[in-house]
Amino acid sequence: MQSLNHFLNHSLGRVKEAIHAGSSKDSLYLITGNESGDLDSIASALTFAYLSDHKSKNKQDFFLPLVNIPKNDLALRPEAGFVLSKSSVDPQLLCYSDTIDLSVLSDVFQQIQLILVDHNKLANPFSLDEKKWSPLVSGIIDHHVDEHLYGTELFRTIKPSGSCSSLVALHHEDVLQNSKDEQLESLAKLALAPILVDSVNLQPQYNRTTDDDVMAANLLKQHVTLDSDTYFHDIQTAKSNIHHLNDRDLLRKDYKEWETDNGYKVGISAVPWYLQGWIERNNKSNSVETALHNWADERQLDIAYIMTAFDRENQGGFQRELLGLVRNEKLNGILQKMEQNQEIQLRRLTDDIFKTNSKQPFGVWRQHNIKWSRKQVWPFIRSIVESQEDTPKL
Ligand SMILES: [Mn+2]
Repeated sequence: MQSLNHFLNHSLGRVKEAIHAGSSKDSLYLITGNESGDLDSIASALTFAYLSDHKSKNKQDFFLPLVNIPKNDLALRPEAGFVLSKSSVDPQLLCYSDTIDLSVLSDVFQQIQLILVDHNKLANPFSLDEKKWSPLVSGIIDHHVDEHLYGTELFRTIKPSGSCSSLVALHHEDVLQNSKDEQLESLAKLALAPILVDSVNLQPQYNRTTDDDVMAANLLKQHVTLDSDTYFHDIQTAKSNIHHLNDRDLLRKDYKEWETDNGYKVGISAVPWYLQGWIERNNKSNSVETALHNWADERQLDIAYIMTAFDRENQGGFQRELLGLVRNEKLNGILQKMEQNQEIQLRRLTDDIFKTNSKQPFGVWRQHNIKWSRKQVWPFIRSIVESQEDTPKL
């Protein structure tokens, strides 16, 4: 087995050669994670590409993982940098959304199979040309709600799990089970990282661990010598190293955006911090609200949200907060409807934690249902926005 860096270097070389030659008869498997470019997406794409390449018997097949964020934005995800270095992966050898031109790729390669991991609906920049890319989606491995799109002819695994990386590891169970190759240690460190993070170290009380996560973690742990509890804590420490980022970077570092069926644009930023610490850092009580206004302006959102998540070990353990800002008056009732819902369990944070002078509806809550991450909160918000049938935007 070759090393991860060797594999990445080789794939990159093949792409450059093909572009230089102007055309290629090779069959390109382009593997992309979602546009938040989080650790799970990066690890899922790399793991899938590397193990598929190892298994492939056909020399004309080649597998290119894409990290679907601009190259400089990797610095916004310190946990990803940490895990890549632990796995001996050189980030310079990865393809990013701004270091590879997708339209050139599709011109050069006559055969492209697009594999989606950690999402099941085309994201930017692929979604800008749905007509071209939709027919090329031939495989999906994902743990988000199934949007039932595309005629995936190769494989389609969409089911709930803490981490998509678990489903990717299980997809390649045969290699991981039967090989003792020492190169698998780096790969296993990479694939294990998001599983530990997304399942909160496989602790069942957070309800974010499925049997697949446990199975995949056990499969990967066979190949590593490190202590996985220590590894988990080290990744968490790296992940919380974001307090130097400016407000805009904090809002865009783990951001997702959708359009509802009735035409409203909704954005949710996930921030691994707690509001009080963030406000104190800024030394200005309404600074987070201002940042959300500005971000919503920049992205032209009808509603904008921030979800915080943080673990203050001696001060209440793992907690979540939610902020919501309505910018389209047709949606003015949305925040009340969310507040009335019994499942998400929102309780308004008192004025001494957060003061607002927003002219538009604005809410700040503690989210007592900590089991709901963005994966659950987004479908919940969508169902409320789409039930505004009397007030379609379009
Ligand atoms: Mn994921």
